[in-house]
Amino acid sequence: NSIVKKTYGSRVSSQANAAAKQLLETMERKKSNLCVSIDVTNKSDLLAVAEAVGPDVCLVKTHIDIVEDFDMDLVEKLTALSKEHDFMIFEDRKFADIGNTVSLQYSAGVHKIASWSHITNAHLVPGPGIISGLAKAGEPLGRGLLLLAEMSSAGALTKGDYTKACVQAAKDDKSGFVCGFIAMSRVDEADGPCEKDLLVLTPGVGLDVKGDALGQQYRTPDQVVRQSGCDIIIVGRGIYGVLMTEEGKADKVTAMNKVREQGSRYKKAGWDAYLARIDD
Ligand code: 5IU
Repeated sequence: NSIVKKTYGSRVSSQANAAAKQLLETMERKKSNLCVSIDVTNKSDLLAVAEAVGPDVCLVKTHIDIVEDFDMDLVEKLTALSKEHDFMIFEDRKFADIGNTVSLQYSAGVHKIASWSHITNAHLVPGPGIISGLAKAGEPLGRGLLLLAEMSSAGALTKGDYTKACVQAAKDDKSGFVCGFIAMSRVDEADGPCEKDLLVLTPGVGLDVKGDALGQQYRTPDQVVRQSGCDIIIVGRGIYGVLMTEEGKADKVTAMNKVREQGSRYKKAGWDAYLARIDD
């Protein structure tokens, strides 16, 4: 009965949220539960990575405020790639202010996130008004919101009652704008089956290293998807990390081939873990 035994495709019809529906359809169609996190600081690298791994991912995650030469042309090109390669876009903005402010941060400013990002996320620290504020801008556009129920970094305070409150807020959301969580585990089913079908997206995924120097902690796709029951793996440096090395900077062509290879490696690892999970 648990969500973890269901196929992604069979969960499409239980989605109240248009973005979540489209995401599950995309996952089933492309046989991919991989989200690439492209944390690079210039347009051309961001677009090159999106182009290279686009065919292997269901979702591209951005931190648009780190791009030094940001302009709306980047958004247009990324949107064109998302159509060409059939992936969706997730701006990892981690909103954390009162409803009125986040509504403006989401819809206005330089980045106009709501206009191009299918999915975004928020901390519940300010209380449920943050959901209403974001919904005001996002709902009319069919966008989806993930609540940050748990984080991957060492010492994170997102635990215990705080995590439970995030899960409760998602269950209580009548609008369907909240479509899931960022979490390390199947938080929605921590206390038994959940009536709502919510998504769990999980960062802190790597096959080769255990962490970084700044508190990040990595688990494997199998630990995340099969053992912990999460739905989507989010992989950043595990895929594009070669671009940060001296060799990668010197020879972009070889580096982009490596990026492509890592993309297909993580896609396979994520999907194999999912197949093992629904078969178990
Ligand atoms: N990210 C995390 N952990 C979290 C949350 C977000 O790593 O708990 I919430 C983001 C940060 C980065 C990406 O954009 O996911 C992970 O990148 P690496 O795979 O390069 O560590």
